[in-house]
Parts: sequence; C-alpha cells; structure tokens
Amino acid sequence: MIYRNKITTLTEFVIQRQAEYPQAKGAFTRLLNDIATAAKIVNREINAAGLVDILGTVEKRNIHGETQKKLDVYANEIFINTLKGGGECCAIASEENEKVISFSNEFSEMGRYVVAMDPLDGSSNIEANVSIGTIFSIYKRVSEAGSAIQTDLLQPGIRLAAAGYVIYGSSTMLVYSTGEGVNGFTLDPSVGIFCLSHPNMRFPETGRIYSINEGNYSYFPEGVKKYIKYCQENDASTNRPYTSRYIGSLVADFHRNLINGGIFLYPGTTKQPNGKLRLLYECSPIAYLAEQAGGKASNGFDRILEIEPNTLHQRSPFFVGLRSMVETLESFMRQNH
Ligand code: AHM
Ligand code: MG
Repeated sequence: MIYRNKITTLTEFVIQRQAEYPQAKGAFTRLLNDIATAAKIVNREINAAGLVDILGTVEKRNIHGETQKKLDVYANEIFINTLKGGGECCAIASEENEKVISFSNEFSEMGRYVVAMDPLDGSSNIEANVSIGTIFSIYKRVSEAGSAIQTDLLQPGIRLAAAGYVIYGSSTMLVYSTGEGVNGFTLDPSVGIFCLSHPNMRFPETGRIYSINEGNYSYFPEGVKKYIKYCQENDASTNRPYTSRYIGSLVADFHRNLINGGIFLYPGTTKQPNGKLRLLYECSPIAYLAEQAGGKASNGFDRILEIEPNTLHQRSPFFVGLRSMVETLESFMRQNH
C-alpha cells in the first residue's frame, strides 16, 4: 500500500492526546493499546473463520441462555487475557460472564481502570460473513483496592472515561472517544497498524435511514409503531419516506447511521419490556459515542447516559442516532405513553 499523506497511527494519536495532560502517566495509552492488540488478534481469527473449523457453536450456553459461538468464546478469552496481562485494568464485566472478573494477581491489582465489554456483538451474523463488532466501556476505578469492585462497573454512562467499538467489516476499524470527539482508525492489514482515517466523526446534518427489526412490530409500543409509519409516509419537505436498513449487528448498524445519517431502534416489547440490548456494554458506550458525534441516545424518555445501572447485565430500550430523528421518536413515545 502507498500512503498519499502522512499517516497517524492509533498509538501516536493517543500519545499526542495524553501529552496534553501533564498528570497522565500513560496508563490509558497502554490500556487502549491492549484493546487494539486484542482486536487485531480477534480480527485475524474472524478473517480465517471460513478456513478453519472455528464456525459453529460450542456446547455451552452463556448466562442469557443463548448458544455461544466459538468465536464469542475466543474473543472473550483474548480480550480478558490481554487486558489482564496489560496491568492497567483491574476488572472486567463481559456479556459472556455472569460475574465481574477481577484481577487480583501481581499484574493488575494496581490497575486504575475497569472495562465493560461485549467481546463479539452481532454474533448471529458470524456464519453469514456479515459485519460484527466489539464494544467497550472504560471507567476509572472509584473504589479502594480490596473493596467490592462491582460498584466500579455499575456507573452511569456520564462517568465514562472512554468508550469505543471495533467493527470487523469490509475493513476493520477501531472507533473511540475520550469525551473530546470521536475518531476512527482503519486497520492496515499489511502492517497490522490502526491508522487515523476518520478524524472527528460527526453525524451529518440530516439523515433518512431507520434501522429496526420490524419482525417484532406487533410487540412494539404504540409510539414506536407510529414512528415507523411516520418514517414510511410520503412527505417531500422532510425527505420521507425514509429508507430502511437493518444488519442485526448493533456496531455495524450504528456505524452506518453515523456516517450516512440515521436512527437505530431496539425498543422494549410486550415480551421483553426492557428490550434486548444491555446497558453497560452495548447502550452506554454507543450512546457516549453518539453524543460525542453530535447525536442523541435515549430509552424513549430519558437520556441513556444518565441511567444508573443496578445490575451488570440489565437491559434497556435503545434509540440512538441523529439528534433530530431521536427527538422525533421521543415525541411519538411521549404522545402515546
Ligand atoms: P449479541 O450481543 O448476542 O450479538 O446480541 C446483540 C445484537 C445486536 O448487535 C443487534 O443490534 C441485535 O442483537 C439484533 O437483535 P435481533 O436479532 O433481535 O434483531
Ligand atoms: Mg451484543
């Protein structure tokens, strides 16, 4: 590959940003570096998945009763082991583990950060060679060493130190924010380096994509049903009807809507009043990125980032995307409550 411009690698970028904080000791730089390393290993495995016998299910079910795919298990282990070995993270909450994994060995008891993650999101798409992702939330530890570490993970999104995702798609990207905008890095597979490709990502001014699993329509709340009809109505002044796009991988659906302008909806249903997506490691980190990119994220009534989590795996209805589209959805929810 021939680069036309000077490249900025992820590592360079993080070091430059951290240099603005004289008190920073490099711990966050190392932590993000660990996440990037784990992502590259998972990426290599995903790319080879069609070639080796890694597709399919393992005999275990995870705590939500879903069948775990081999790649889910693999990604979980890689992220846990890399973060543990790195020493900057003292505990992890993962979609694949019921309880907090805390590191109290010689490596990590001093770690100042905790990480909540969905190591392989969109796992129903693995076998179809459709984009999947990793989602991560990073919080600063607030408890004293030796005390209940679960409290460090049960923090609302407004206290995030950083959040991001990796999308394993037609190219592999790492997108993250530390509260100063959103930046995206594309993996150059020939050298194994994430390079800054999408600086200061922002939602466009307008958008016309709506993303929802309409198969669940009859279980949706009235406000969502009316909003879907609104999206489908003909009105040239608001560029409707909108267009429907749904991959079924949150990371990929959000990433497309961030770039092209749209709203993603996973409402509560009569069967699952709190929806499907998990607050700590799916909704909050994506909400954080959305707000940092000028968008909005809501449970239909309240700001996602202000919801105080009570349990590690709690779910929330989730609406995220272009600010004006989420606000319209919220007005339908309020009117039909
Ligand atoms: P997973 O973490 O088990 O992969 O589930 C989360 C995924 C999201 O990526 C996606 O938005 C959603 O589930 C799709 O659900 P559905 O198949 O019900 O449309
Ligand atoms: Mg998930």
